[in-house]
Amino acid sequence: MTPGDTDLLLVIDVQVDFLPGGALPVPDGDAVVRPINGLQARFRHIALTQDWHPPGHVSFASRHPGRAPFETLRLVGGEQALWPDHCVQGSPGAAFAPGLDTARAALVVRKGLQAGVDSYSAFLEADRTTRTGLAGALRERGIRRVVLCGLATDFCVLWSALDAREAGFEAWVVEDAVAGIDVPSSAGGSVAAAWARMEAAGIGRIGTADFT
Ligand code: VGL
Ligand code: ZN
Repeated sequence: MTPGDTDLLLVIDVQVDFLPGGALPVPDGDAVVRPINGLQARFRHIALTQDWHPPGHVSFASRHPGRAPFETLRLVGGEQALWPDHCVQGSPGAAFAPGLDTARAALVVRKGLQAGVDSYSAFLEADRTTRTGLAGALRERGIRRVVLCGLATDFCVLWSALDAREAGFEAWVVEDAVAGIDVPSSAGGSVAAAWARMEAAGIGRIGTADFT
């Protein structure tokens, strides 16, 4: 792939809380920073997302007495996972990973701002109604193809890729520039399930070595 004027690199949630040592660490989450910086150099259009929750967000297990992180609960939009408190607006854990290039990104999309609704997707919140505005912004810029990377493969990358397709964009995920949480509850693990869902939805899988 040789990125051009109608291609966008969408960098999902490369934030301190998702790195080893953070509040909701993604195994090897820090390993995506270097390949993502390399990818950015090849793209003219870059957008970054930040998970950006108010204190006491509904996705925090601490909000639900008797519930623990990684259990699921019926929330707005269906059965959803509960998490440790993470990416609280303006907190150090919500900042971009140290070392991530952010200088060339035209857009920063923050999501999960509604106290009662989670949002894994960069396009559409879990109520499946509230739009972030990203699809419109990309359309106005003439973007047709969205290349995704970042964290986590099985949650925010997955949902953002599915919604990019749903919004009419071509979507590709860079396999060596993502990392997953891989909750064991789903058979075979949630990362394998995520790749299967993305393949079924017509989302491409590509590696950093495939960019020229
Ligand atoms: C994410 C769980 C909760 C993610 C965000 O970025 O994949 N996962 N909030
Ligand atoms: Zn979150």
